[in-house]
Amino acid sequence: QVPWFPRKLSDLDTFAEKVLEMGEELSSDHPGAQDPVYRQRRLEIVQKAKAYRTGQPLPRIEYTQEEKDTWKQVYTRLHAMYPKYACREFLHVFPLLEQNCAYGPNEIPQIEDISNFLKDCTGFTLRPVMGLLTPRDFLNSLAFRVFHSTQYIRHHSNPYYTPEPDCCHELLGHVPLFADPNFAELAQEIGLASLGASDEDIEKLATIFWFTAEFGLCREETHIRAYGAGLLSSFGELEYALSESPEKRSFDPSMTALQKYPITEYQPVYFVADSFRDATSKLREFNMTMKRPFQVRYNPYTQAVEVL
Ligand code: H2B
Ligand code: FE
Repeated sequence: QVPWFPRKLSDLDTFAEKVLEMGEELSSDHPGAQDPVYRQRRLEIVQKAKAYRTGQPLPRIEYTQEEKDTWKQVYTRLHAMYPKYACREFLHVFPLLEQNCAYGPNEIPQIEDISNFLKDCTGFTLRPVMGLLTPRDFLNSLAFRVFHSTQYIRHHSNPYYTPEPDCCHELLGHVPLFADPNFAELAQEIGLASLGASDEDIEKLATIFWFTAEFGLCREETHIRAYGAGLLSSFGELEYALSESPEKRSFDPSMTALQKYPITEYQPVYFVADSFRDATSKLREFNMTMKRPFQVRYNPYTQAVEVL
C-alpha cells in the first residue's frame, strides 16, 4: 500500500488545513500564548495562508511597528554574524535579496517578492502555511521546488526565541539557500525521495533534512561554515555550532539518517558536507537503497510528477 502523494502543483492545496500543531491555536509554552492581541494577529495572518490556493497571488502582510521592531532586532544581530559564520553561497545571495526583495533591518520582506526572485534563480517558489506541516507533506512539497513559509513573527517579549518556525527563521534562515542551484537540487532530491515513501523512510529523510537544511555545516578551504537555517536564524547556536564544543562528522546519508537529535536544545552532533553537489550525489546513492515499487520524475514543463 503506497501512501498518497501529490502529483501536480495544485495537489499541495490539500495541505492548507492539515497543520500538525499551532495552526490556529498556540501551545501553552509559546511566549505569545497569554497575549490575546498576539493571538488575534497571528490568527489573522494564518487565515490568509489557510485560504491560499495554487495560482493565487501570495498574501502580502502589512506588518505593525511592533512586528518590524522584532524583525529589526533579529535581523541586526544575525546580519552582523553572517560574514564570519555563513557559507559562501549564503553570502553571495544575501545582497541580491537586499537589492531585489527589500531585505533590510527596517521592513519585513514579502513572500510574494521573494517567491518571484527565487523562481528566477532556481525555480523554487514559496507558499504560505499556517504552521508545522507533517514531515511527509513538508518534504513532498520540496519535490515540486515549493517551500512552505510562515508569515507571522515570534512574540516581541523574546526576539531571540521561537518554539515554531516564523518569518525570521524562514526568510533569514531558509530563503537564501533556495536561491542557490546546487542547494535547490539537494532539497528537491530529498523531496522526490519522500513521494510515496514508507513511514520509516520518511523518518530517515526528515532526519537528513534536519542535518542538512536545518543544521547543516559545510567545508570551505580551511574552515567550516554554516548553511542550515536553524543555525543561520539563531545567533546562539550559530556561534556554538562552529565552536570546538559540538561533535562534527562528515555527512553520510546512511549514517546521518539514523542519528537521534534533540529538538529543543543545541545539537550535540552536526554533519559537515564537502559541497552541496557532493551531498546530492551521496543522497542519490542512498535513495536507491530505499525500496519503493516505482520511480518518480519531476517534469518542470507541467510542474507535475511522473510515476515510472
Ligand atoms: N513545516 C513547516 N511549516 N515548516 C518547516 O520548516 C517544517 C515543517 N519542517 N514540518 C519539517 C516539518 C521538518 O522539521 C522535517 C521534515 O520534519
Ligand atoms: Fe526550518
